[in-house]
Parts: sequence; structure tokens; C-alpha cells
Amino acid sequence: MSDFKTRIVVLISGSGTNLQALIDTIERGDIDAKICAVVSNVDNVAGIERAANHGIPAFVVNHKSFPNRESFDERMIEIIDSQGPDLVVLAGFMRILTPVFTDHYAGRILNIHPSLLPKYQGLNTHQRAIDAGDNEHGATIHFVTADLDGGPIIIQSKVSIEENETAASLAKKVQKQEHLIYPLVVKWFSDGRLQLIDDCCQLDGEALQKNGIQFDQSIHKLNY
Ligand code: NHR
Ligand code: GAR
Repeated sequence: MSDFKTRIVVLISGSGTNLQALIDTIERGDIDAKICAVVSNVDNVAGIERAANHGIPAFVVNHKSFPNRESFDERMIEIIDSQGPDLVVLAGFMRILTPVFTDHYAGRILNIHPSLLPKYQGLNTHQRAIDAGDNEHGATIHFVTADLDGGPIIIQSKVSIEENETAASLAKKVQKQEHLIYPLVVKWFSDGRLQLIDDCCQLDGEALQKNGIQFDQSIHKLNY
């Protein structure tokens, strides 16, 4: 079947609430794209069920069945490329990818990370922000490169850290922002407005600042 919609493959490892936000936005007709497939490295996660509920094929590639990271990545590439994607979206995907993978999808792979990068790369970001005594935290969407959580930043959304904040309460606030900004960025990409050129993000042909666009509700309204 051929159509002109942007073809997206979403990679997950868990609950898939960001996947759901993308599915809902596409189903509302707000993004001219199609999620061709979901790929999870973990079996029986809620995100697979979410895909099934919307008629999206889901594949499981268990990283534990592979002798090394490269062979896992090669199998992932085979499955993803069988879908002919324009864009690969990491949405709570929890395996570090080798350059075999990141070079293959250079300029067409996005990740959402639960911190205000470059702060708190890696895992357990909410607790680390609380422990450091920070008064703000947030989420960042960036192009994925071989440099873990270090690729060019597209957008960030901030939340405040209150007294008595817990990692769980903070994660909930951050996720609410994630569900606003990921569909927005995927829309920009699908509309051909967002590009990675010479390691620099461009929106509508203009280079973005090093820490990307700072999201607020008014930007959101402007773009839907
Ligand atoms: N791969 C590359 N090359 N570059 C990035 O920017 C990536 C990436 C793979 C995943 C998501 C990232 C995040 O947003 C991401 C960005 C997993 C780990 C990790 O340590 C770190 C960062 C991210 C995802 N994973 C462990 C591993 O050994 C496994 C942890 C687990 O299973 O719980 O792969 O945070
Ligand atoms: C999201 O908060 C995302 O930022 C984070 O995991 C959650 C996934 O939620 N990603 C990472 O920690 C990547 N290492 P979801 O599965 O409900 O979309």
C-alpha cells in the first residue's frame, strides 16, 4: 500500500503512554502520519496491548536472545526497515543503541528523556533531581545519536519541584508534559518543518538554540 503519510515506527519497553498520546493525536487527524508498527524489547508490556487496541502490529525483540548489542540492533533494523519508516520514535525504550543503529537512522530518530538535558543523562532522573535539591525538572526531546542522551535538542518542557515532591509525583508531572510535546514534535517532523542538518536542529529552516525550544502552552495552541 502506498500513501504519502509519514511512516513511523515506535520503540517501547513498557507502559506506552507516550505511544498512546501519539496514537490519539494521529487518530484525531492532527498529525498526517501513520504508526506502521510498534517494536518492544520486552514482552507482555502494556504498550503492546495499546498497539493491538488500535490495529497496529507489534513486534517483540528480546535483547536477551542476542549475544551482543550489535546483533540485537541488526535484528531491530531488519524489522523496522521492513516497515519502510520515515521516522523512528523512542518512547520509553530502555536499551542503549550502538552506532550500527544510530548511524542507520541518522536524522530520522527521536527520543524523549525525562530530564532537562544535559542534566541527568541516563536513568533514575527524577530522584536525582530531587536529591540534588533542584527546584525545576522536566522533559527533553532530542535527535538520537551514538552519544547517549547527548544528541541535538529539539524542545524542553519544565515543571517545578515542590517541597515533599517524590520521584513518583514528579514523574507524573513530567509525563503530562511529555504527552504534550512529543505529538507536537512528531507533527513538526511529519510536516517537513523539523530537520537535523550538520548536527544542528532546524525548525522552518532556522537553527534552534543549544537547549532547543522552551515549551509553553501558547506554543502548543499555535501549532494545532
Ligand atoms: N542509544 C543511543 N545510542 N543514544 C541515545 O541517545 C539513546 C539510546 C538508547 C536509548 C533512551 C535513554 C533515555 O531517554 C535512549 C537514548 C536506556 C538507558 C540504559 O542505561 C540509558 C538511556 C536511555 C535508555 N539502558 C540499560 C542498557 O544496558 C538497561 C536499563 C534497563 O533495562 O532498565 O541498555 O533515558
Ligand atoms: C517516559 O517518562 C520517558 O521519558 C521515560 O520513560 C517513560 C516511558 O513512559 N524514558 C526513559 O526513561 C528512557 N530511558 P511510557 O512508556 O508510558 O511512554
